[in-house]
Amino acid sequence: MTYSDPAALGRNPLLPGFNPDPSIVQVDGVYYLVTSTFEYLPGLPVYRSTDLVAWTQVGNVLSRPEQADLRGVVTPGGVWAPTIRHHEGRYFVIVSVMFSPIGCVVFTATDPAGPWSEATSIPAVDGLDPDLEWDDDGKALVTFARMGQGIVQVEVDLQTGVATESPRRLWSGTGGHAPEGPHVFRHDDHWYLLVAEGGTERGHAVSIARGDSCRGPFVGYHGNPVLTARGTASPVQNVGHADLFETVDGRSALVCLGVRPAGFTRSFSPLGRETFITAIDWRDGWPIATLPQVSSEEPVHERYDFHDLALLDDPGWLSVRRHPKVVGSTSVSPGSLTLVGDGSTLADPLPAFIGRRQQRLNSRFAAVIDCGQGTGGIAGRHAESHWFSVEAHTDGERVHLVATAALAGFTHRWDRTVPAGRIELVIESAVPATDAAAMAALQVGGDRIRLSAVAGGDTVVLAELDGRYWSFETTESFTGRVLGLFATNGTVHFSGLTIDAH
Ligand code: 6LW
Repeated sequence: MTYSDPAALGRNPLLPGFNPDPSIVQVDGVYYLVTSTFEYLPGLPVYRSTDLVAWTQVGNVLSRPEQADLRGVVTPGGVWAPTIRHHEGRYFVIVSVMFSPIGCVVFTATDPAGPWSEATSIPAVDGLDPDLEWDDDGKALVTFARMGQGIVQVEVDLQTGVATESPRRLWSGTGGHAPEGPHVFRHDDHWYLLVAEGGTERGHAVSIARGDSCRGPFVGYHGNPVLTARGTASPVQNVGHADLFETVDGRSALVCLGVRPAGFTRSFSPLGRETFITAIDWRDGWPIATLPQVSSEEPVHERYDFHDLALLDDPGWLSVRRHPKVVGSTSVSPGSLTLVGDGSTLADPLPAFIGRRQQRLNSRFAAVIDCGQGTGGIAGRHAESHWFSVEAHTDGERVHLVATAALAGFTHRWDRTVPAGRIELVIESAVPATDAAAMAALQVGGDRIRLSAVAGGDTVVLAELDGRYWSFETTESFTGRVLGLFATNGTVHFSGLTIDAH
């Protein structure tokens, strides 16, 4: 069966904002999807849906510090592409923690919302993007990408993490750069090996091979790739790193990553790699995908009043290499969230920063700050090398506002001083229009980022930035944009965080 209307599958982006490398499983009519988190914790968000349209983040696989210590992991290492699967009543998530001694690990749970187990390490998997599948005898096969060697497979005892054979090379795709993101699955009478190739940039593509056994050999489809946006005017680019699944009504669909570039030449993607969904059409036993289309997005209006530390149990909060509840001695007193700075800034590996994925291209993120006892503010972070912020500190009578733009070793600051009083810090971003008039005006670059403060009822604009420097293409961080609160020194209180976006 095929979908006559791919849009009926779900809205796109399916999961907006920093949500790359999606993997999905459907069990008894419920879909669970996980994505990559790199240096952020909690790691590996788990999203749930019963209709593929409405999604809720029900937890994170890495929700406890003991499960993975990321403190020594450099950007863009960390928790790369996971696979989620279900076998004999249990859910499994397998992932490689890259550029870390942790390596490939597998976690299990009876409920995908958690708790997830401690990690079982699989040392034989010395590569990235591990996939998990079971043969007819119940033997587990881990299929992964080994840099420079294409797609490799090994049988593993998942109880112990020990390989029961030497890794075997399976396929290298059609010759594109960086074959990766493999998934092995069965459909009708065949086994399939789905891979990404061409690199996670504009050349990205999805290719397929087929065989009679889950161990191969696999023979590539003559019509590969089965999905790519390269060379097209599609508003969704870099389409790739996909996972194929069966819907409740027995049809096939695919989730994949993609970016939404902004600007005159559509070159810069502010939110990073997002998750998209698209239809699969089986032709002669080969799965052919349709390029995902972008849907109109629901506006977002969120307000956080910080009445309870349990607020941070909301799985959508993120911190860098540490969990949000321990970063900056995080505490909540009625109506405000407190962070304590230790001198670290956003350029450091362990900033006192807690944030959320920016989910809309047009967004306003604002918080009221009490900087009477410290220095802090709000920021957009892609990596240690790429971030922007607006912060405040006071000498008692005046408040000193500082906007900072940091990119690849360059840092620029803008200062203003305002009378002490209520200070709301604001980060706004908007993509330039793409209608004919805007195109005629040749507005080049990325989204427009405005750093400002509302002080005593007046808006003070500190800086307006061209977001091309804080986009997936320039930061090389693999993440997306995370907007959040931070403290650099002393004790800083935040209240009334609001996110308005469309
Ligand atoms: C991931 C690889 C990829 O492991 O980028 O786009 C890497 N695909 O498969 C990091 O997300």
